[in-house]
Amino acid sequence: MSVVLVEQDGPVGILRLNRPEVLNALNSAVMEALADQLTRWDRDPAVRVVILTGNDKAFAAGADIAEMAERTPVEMLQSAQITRWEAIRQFSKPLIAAVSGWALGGGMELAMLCDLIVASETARFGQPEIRLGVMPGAGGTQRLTKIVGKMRAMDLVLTGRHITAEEALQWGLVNRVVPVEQYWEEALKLARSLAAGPPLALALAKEAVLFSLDSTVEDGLKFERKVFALLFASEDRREGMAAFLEKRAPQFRGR
Ligand code: DAK
Repeated sequence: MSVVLVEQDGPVGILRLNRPEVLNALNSAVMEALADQLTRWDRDPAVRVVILTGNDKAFAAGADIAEMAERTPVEMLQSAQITRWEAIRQFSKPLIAAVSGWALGGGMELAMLCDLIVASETARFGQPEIRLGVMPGAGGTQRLTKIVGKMRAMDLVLTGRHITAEEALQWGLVNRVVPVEQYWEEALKLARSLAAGPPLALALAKEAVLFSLDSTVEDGLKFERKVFALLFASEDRREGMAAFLEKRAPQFRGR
């Protein structure tokens, strides 16, 4: 059985972590499968949005501790894992995490690499690496701090405590929290609505928001102005504006 199940629902690509016996711990095989499939889908115009999910009990309880336990520092530094995380970060289309149960350590970092997070009420988030004698290594000190601010990041990173979906919602760490029976449908509904959107504008809007995390407001505004103007070259912007004026639904084609 594959460690990541790959499905497609029309324009929505679905990646389902599938190591339930270890709460979807992220080993090399999982990260390789995720990075490979996202790289493939990035080039495939038929896929417009991707949902990354696990099962009701676990999104992912972190990196696979059994695999990590014997690693040397040099192996950690040179490991192909880094490029796999980078490949996921480079994915240009909207990426939604549908999270239920555990999202810890690398699992939480993976969810934070996504653009939107739909959580079930049973979701639990945390950066418990400190309890293993280490610290977050895939964005938990950087991306988390940008999302929730210094004090809240310190709280999670230094104590290793878990927070509930409700707390995560209050912190702005997730977008929606719904009962466990509904989180999948909710994520799918969100994915389908984004998939009906203009693909080029979605990709550039994603890039511009992410750009803001690493740039000054001045540089970000310059970037925004340019990509905004660039979109005026697209057929989809003609279609979007014409459809509005003609009072009909637009048909976006990604051109
Ligand atoms: N790795 C391996 N196995 C795990 C696992 C993990 N992270 N989490 C759970 N499991 C396994 C358990 O060992 C157990 O296996 P068996 O004993 O049945 O063989 C099975 O899953 C069920 O787990 P529990 O029996 O522990 O279940 P409980 O409900 O009692 O507890 C729990 C659930 C999530 C609270 C507990 O399993 C837990 O604390 N798990 C570990 C969470 C953790 O510490 N995660 C952080 C790992 S460090 C990087 C990339 C990524 C990272 C770093 C660098 N680079 C690219 C440089 C990430 C690092 C991490 O995530």
